[in-house]
Amino acid sequence: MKTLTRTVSIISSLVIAGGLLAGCGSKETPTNAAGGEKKDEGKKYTFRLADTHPADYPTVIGDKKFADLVNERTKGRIKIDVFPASQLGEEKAVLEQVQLGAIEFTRVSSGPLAEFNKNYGVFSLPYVFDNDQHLWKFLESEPANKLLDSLESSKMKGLAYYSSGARNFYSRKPLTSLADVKGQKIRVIQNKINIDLMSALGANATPMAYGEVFSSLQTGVIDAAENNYPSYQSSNHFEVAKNLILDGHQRVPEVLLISQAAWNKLSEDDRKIIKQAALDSVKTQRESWDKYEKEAEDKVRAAGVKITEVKDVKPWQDAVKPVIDKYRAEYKEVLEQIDAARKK
Ligand code: GTR
Repeated sequence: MKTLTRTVSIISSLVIAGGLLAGCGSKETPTNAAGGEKKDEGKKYTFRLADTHPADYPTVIGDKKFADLVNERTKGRIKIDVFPASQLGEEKAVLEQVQLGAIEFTRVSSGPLAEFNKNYGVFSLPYVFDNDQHLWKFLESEPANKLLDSLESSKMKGLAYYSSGARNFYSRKPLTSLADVKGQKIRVIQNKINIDLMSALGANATPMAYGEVFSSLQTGVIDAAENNYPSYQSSNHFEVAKNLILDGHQRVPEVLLISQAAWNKLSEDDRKIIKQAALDSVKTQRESWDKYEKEAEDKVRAAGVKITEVKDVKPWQDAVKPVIDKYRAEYKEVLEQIDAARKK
């Protein structure tokens, strides 16, 4: 049995390595048979876009809209196949593949992205946005657009932001107050700010891939996790962690991005089409988000989850202040820009 497992894993490593060498991610077909292809207009591409969420989830609805717009605007020349449900791997692994150019596109949370580009850490800082309106005022500003471009230093290029609501804690154990968070073993998206955040709350952070959270909650490897309503519901975490507290500690936007390697191959015109299609897909994603978020909340309530509203968020903000203090200097400029967006 062991030998068989090892053989299978050797074979799959060879397949992956072979794929990488062959540039497996994209199929590129020059259609200009005459050979005089100075322009890229004749090139056909088939790209892959990875998303961790299921096919009906708002981010995937956004991804598909983006792919459709690109397909339409290039008259079928650029095809983007969307792979939902972590079919191409968990977010961290996908980002590594994107850096290599083996996967061309992904929609990913700013949470894991922070491990690849520290600018994105600002979105993991607690309570920097008052509400979704404040977040979007910032996301639609020039500094946020520059953040997308700053991904170039990490071999990627950000195209657009998508909605992701607010993150709240949920647990197998009673969770109706700030004091209850203390001592709980809580899964976090892997990045150092999340680990500091849990320490500030007196909890134990367990970084873990999203796909492992359900079984870890079910078996008690962890007590708790945190996420927005749509993820809490679509991942079925609500079935095994039935105590939810609406503390709204973070607003961590989603990012639609392209591998720098793929971007470099594209003509200037194709780049424009791709960037614009990404921006144009935001409306669809945000509408889908608003609808899905309400439905997710209804389903979770109907399932009998014990939900605690947090009337006064101040004690929570005070508790996590050491995290802000620790990172204030590092994120000084962008924190000021976020503050400025509030007044717009
Ligand atoms: C969700 C996010 C996912 C993933 C997940 C997680 O809100 O949309 O991309 O990062 O959180 O907690 O891992």
